[in-house]
Amino acid sequence: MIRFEQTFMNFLLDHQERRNRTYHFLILMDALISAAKHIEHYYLTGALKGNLGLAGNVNVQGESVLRMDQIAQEITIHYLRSSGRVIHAISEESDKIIPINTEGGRYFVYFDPLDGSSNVPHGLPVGFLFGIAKRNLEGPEDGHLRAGKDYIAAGMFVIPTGTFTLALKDAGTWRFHTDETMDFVKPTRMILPEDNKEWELSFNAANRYTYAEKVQNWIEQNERKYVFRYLGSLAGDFHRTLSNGGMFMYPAIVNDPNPKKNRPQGKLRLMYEAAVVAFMCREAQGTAVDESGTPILDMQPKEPHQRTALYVGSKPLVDDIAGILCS
Ligand code: AFP
Repeated sequence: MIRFEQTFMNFLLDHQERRNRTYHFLILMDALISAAKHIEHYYLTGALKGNLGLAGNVNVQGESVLRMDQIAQEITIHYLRSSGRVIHAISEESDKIIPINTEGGRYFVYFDPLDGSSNVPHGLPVGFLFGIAKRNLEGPEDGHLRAGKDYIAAGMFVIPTGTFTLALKDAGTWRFHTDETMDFVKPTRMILPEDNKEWELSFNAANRYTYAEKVQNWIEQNERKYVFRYLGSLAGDFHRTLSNGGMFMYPAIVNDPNPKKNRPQGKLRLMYEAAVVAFMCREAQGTAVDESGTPILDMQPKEPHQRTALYVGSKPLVDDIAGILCS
């Protein structure tokens, strides 16, 4: 007997129908999946053709080369536009808010189509991270920037591994894998493991002595209890955190010997990096805070590309460091 797994679209259809919801969200998700598959295709063939260079470069065939992040941006905007469901988008790749279907759109999409770009020249995993909020259907929509707690869904594709993780508000975090026809299938509910035997810590160890002293002390007191892993792509690193438990952190940089390199606000972007993983983490029974111990999902963005420090993962670990951060 051939074994068939439930497809992502079937899973989502079931989810929407059980809650008496419309199909608009399915159309949006279909657009995001098409974009991710298209980006993955460019990523794989780009590596083959030596086509992953910097903008303005020329490849061995003498053709000019587009940066992978520009390609990923163009692809995503194309699919969001053709879905007809998006009011406006905010992307890591564009300074300004991108108007899409300002009258008829139903959702706001906040995304980074190629997160972890330093992995690109090595053919190592990158992420496509996105958060989705819904327009105010009851009254006039002012288009304001939504906090993570107001997202209705958030997810990530880890490219080119064929994995896709999606969190739905109050309905859990689910992981899918591509099958032989390139469909995402086999929904698996992700819940951070309580058993701390496999918990991992993930942070850029090269930055360690630039963190606040209390963060450095916390690391010293705790690091020997856990395994350490770091890929340099939030989606890839958080993918492991979600499976094995532990904590990913990108603390504020406040003690760099060159003060110009300090980043007291943190490095990661709130709307399409930190809030996206924080949302997935909450739906998997974890949590996330910033440098002051404030929950990431409560942070109201003041501007689209706002940065934040991030501590995300298993609740006992994040709560522990949050207690120190806010003291
Ligand atoms: P890039 O896309 O510029 O490589 O940034 C990736 C990222 O935003 C996130 O995916 C990583 O977790 C983090 O930055 C890595 O930063 P470091 O290179 O400073 O460790």
